[in-house]
Amino acid sequence: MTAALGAAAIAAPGLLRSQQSALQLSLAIDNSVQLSTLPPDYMGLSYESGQLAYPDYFSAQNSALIDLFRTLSPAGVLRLGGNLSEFTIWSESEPSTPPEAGGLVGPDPGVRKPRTFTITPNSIRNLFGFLNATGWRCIYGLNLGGGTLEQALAEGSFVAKTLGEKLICVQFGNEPDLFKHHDQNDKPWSYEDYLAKWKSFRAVFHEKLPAVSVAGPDTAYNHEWVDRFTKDVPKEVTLVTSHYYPLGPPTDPKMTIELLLHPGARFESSCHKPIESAKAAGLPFRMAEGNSCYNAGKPGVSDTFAAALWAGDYCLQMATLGCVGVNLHSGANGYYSPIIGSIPAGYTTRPEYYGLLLAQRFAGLTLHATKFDAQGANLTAYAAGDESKSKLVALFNKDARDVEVALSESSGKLKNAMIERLQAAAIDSKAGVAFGGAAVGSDVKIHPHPAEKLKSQDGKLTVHLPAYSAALIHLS
Ligand code: BDP
Repeated sequence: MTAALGAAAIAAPGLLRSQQSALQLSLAIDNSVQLSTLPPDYMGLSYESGQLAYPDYFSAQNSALIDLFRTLSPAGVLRLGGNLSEFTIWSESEPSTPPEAGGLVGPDPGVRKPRTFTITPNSIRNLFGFLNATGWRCIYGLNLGGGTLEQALAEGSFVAKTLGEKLICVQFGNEPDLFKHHDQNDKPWSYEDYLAKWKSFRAVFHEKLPAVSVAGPDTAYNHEWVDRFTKDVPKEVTLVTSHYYPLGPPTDPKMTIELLLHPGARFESSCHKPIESAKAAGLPFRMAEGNSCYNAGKPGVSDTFAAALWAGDYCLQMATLGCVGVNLHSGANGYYSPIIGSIPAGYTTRPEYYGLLLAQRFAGLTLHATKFDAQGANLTAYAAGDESKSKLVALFNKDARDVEVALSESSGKLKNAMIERLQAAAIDSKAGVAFGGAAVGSDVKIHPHPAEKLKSQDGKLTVHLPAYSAALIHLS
């Protein structure tokens, strides 16, 4: 894999690496100032609930998929929901003809074509086996937009009983700020329409399933709905959720790698604002769904190495804001799906998976304050450790220039360190991505590469970071 990463990087015009000499920067870590701690289950994936209509997918028998989940995190969160959760129905009885083996669902490209996905007890029993085998837990979405309370309660009861402690919480509805009234000429739902139906579901769950926690509102983009929700029903939820897609729609020519690498206004409204609302209500916030570009992603952007840099950086940036976890939307063979494939075809990873692997290393650690002036270059830096010392530094160079970053730490001299690099031949590479010099092999295990050592000089470490690459530095 690494042989491909050398000098002959070919990228689309406009994304070529600059020939200028490396920019000199410095990063000072102040580990006396501790920011938020990433919970062990910070990392997550999100799938369409419709996938449950093919119960062999999330099952203990799907060992190749289980391995990829476990490699990503030993304790992640699988969130089930998405547009297609509005087309699910619950049936206590199994179909007379079993669903097609290896059937795939999602990610939904936003067409909302009416379809029916039947979820049965077998889907949920298998889901339990899958969660057990991966070590993951689940946020389970129930159909609010198109469903009935009776169905949600029957499904929720079976899910709660079967998943037990593997169930973190349920949610009622996916992206209600985009719901349409199908019986009223596609008139959008108002917040009041939504809250009234949501409260009717919540009240019955309270009464019949008091031990089941509930999260919400799982909105697409409207932070005002999140704000009102956290003020209206703060005691009814244990977790606030929303979604984030920095790009979209994919048909818009402005949705490019360049734009993905520069966070824009959507980050402020979709990430900062809902987190502030949750904090004001004293509730944790999780970005329960999102990815690079809505409507199922954009080829040439979502499936490239740019998505790896974006995703790793996004996860850690959300942690600095105090977010308790992120779920990247995935499934089937979506352009943005970190894991693609099927039972008959086997599974593989898209570049984004490697960005997530890097960010996952921060799970369970506390972020430390940093002083970093990127001098106008497109770079981010994160440091984390425990109470007494920093252990990890992540640097994301999303710029066309190489940089050299001199690291220093407030509590003393830095000793020799070890680096794992996240890199590819070019920013728009779709394959040949490596993290730590090793890719996930065909046996879906990470094969470590001999460690790249970094020698300290006078208590400082200097890291050379090629354009369009990231590095994870293990401080000793
Ligand atoms: C969200 C939906 C999800 C879609 C995704 C997308 O919840 O079902 O697949 O966007 O458009 O709006 O890619």
